[in-house]
Amino acid sequence: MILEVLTYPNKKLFERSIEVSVFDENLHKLLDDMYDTMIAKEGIGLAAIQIGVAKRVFIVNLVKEDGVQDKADLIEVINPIFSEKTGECVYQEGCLSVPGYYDDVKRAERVRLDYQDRFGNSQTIETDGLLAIALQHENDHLDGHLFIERIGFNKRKKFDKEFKQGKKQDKPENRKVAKKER
Ligand code: QAP
Ligand code: CO
Repeated sequence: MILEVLTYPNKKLFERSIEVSVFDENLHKLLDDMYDTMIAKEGIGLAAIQIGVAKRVFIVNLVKEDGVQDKADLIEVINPIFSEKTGECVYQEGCLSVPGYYDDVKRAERVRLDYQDRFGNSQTIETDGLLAIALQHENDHLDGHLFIERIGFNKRKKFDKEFKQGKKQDKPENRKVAKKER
């Protein structure tokens, strides 16, 4: 089932999500709905809070080099904890909850993440590159953080300005095309 994705400045996005203790069919339905929603909105990662559910759950499904987003590569992450973060890298990030805005974010280059899968089994990923960035971006959602909080002060001002202008554009009296036709 495809669900709505909450967007900035929805207050729910700033909530801390709660640990999962029951690994039942409701959790599996949540994960399946998150997958359907992420694919429908053309994302590569989604946290439960983005569909309004404050549980420590996220999914990541990167696109392969040949451009195919293969479900075989889907990673379902529950109750994650980073046990190691090393190095530094900068990548231009985006987020389904901040549509149309992309900016550079500095993060760890290499990570080790301990988490549980949908059955409650303990898992560990050690990775770098785009997957390491995606895991850190999604984990931030569980603590109520968006990538726009991790950009520099001047870039944040640029974002606030673009966001305000986008809102203005949404008001019918400020829409350029619609105005002429009335
Ligand atoms: C998080 O981001 C991420 O603005 C996932 O109009 C970010 O799926 C992982 C998206 C950076 C790795 C690196 C954004 C779709 C999707 C938009 C996304 C938009 C449509 C973002
Ligand atoms: Co995001």
